[in-house]
Amino acid sequence: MFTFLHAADIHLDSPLRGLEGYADAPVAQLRQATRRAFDNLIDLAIEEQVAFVLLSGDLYDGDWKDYNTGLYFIDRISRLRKENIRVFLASGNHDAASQISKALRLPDNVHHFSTKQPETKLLEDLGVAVHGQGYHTRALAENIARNYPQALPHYLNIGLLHTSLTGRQGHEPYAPCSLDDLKAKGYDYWALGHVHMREEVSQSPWIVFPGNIQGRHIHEAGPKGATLVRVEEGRIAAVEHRDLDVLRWYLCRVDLTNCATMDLVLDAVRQAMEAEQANAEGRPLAIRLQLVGTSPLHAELYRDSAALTEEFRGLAAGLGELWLEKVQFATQRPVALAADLGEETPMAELVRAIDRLDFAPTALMELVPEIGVLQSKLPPELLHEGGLVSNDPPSQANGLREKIKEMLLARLLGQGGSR
Ligand SMILES: [Mn+2]
Repeated sequence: MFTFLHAADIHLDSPLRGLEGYADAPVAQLRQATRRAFDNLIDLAIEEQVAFVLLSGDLYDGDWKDYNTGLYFIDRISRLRKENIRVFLASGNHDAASQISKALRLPDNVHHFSTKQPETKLLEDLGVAVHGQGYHTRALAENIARNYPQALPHYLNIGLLHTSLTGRQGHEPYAPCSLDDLKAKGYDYWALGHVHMREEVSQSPWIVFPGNIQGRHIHEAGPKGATLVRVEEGRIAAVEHRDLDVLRWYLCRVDLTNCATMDLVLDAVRQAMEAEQANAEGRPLAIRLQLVGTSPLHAELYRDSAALTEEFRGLAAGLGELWLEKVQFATQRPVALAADLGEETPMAELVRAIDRLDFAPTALMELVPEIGVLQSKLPPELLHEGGLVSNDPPSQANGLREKIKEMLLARLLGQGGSR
């Protein structure tokens, strides 16, 4: 009986993007997060006395800024060396040979797979054959899996590969291959990397994306870690996820349908945040709050979104170790407006005109001198989202257009009652 650990997409020292605009972001914590999560991986390997660790690509986020990234890695790997734990490494698109200009000799418990052709390493003491190949270039378009050797008889066969398989949303189509390509090799376990969301693609044979070990932004939300595999009598006996992340991202959706007052809205948001905190088992959190539902307070929410956002930040700060990255106002109006206002009133006509508005956000900006009054009514965070002035993809522009319409309507219809 022995165990091994499978991790991927460590993205060590990954830079922080888009956090400059946040005065209250826990920058130091975020910057250190990939290293602290990797420390957890090393601790887990030693605690579990695993036989070896597999790292299936994108260990580095890109070329090292200086040698510190490499020195850090060597230091931690040498901890494993003292424990007789071996490490198998295959580079991915981010740390492809062509992307990394600096290099350091690695300790002798590490095997870094060739980027020219598949290689096989035999662990005779365990009866294990590990097959792998790394990327020589970033945009690897070939199906390299096809060239992997067939399973060796009388060994437990493991394949290391950084791949998007036949395609995974949000991931570049690198080293594409089909499930059948992998199954045809007759291996016991395919240790994949590249897709940052954990996925057990198959259990017979085992084909696993462990996901990355630390979320770096809201699109990498939820628990993150590595996969621990138990081998008994030459067969895979158990495969389980272990959390390693030191800071967790959550998309927190709060339905405000039943909140008739602002106090109830604040209560609902606080409760939702507390629930996420309980799930995170003491880890600091970075939360994006999304307010949804058909809300009787729809108009007020849009009108006061800037002040409310600060109110929510205050709630988060009060809970401790919880950072509110962004608040998305996405509630719906409770009634059809035009009907509510009557057919013939000037107000109804104006509402219908806004509803029919079909502008490109960039065109809106060109119109701004003429609609300066309207612009001054848009909350600052909307203008700062970059959506109005950047060339966002169309779907995002559509969302923004709807948001602006809602805001105009809210301004138009929100009667007095300032908070
Ligand atoms: Mn990758």
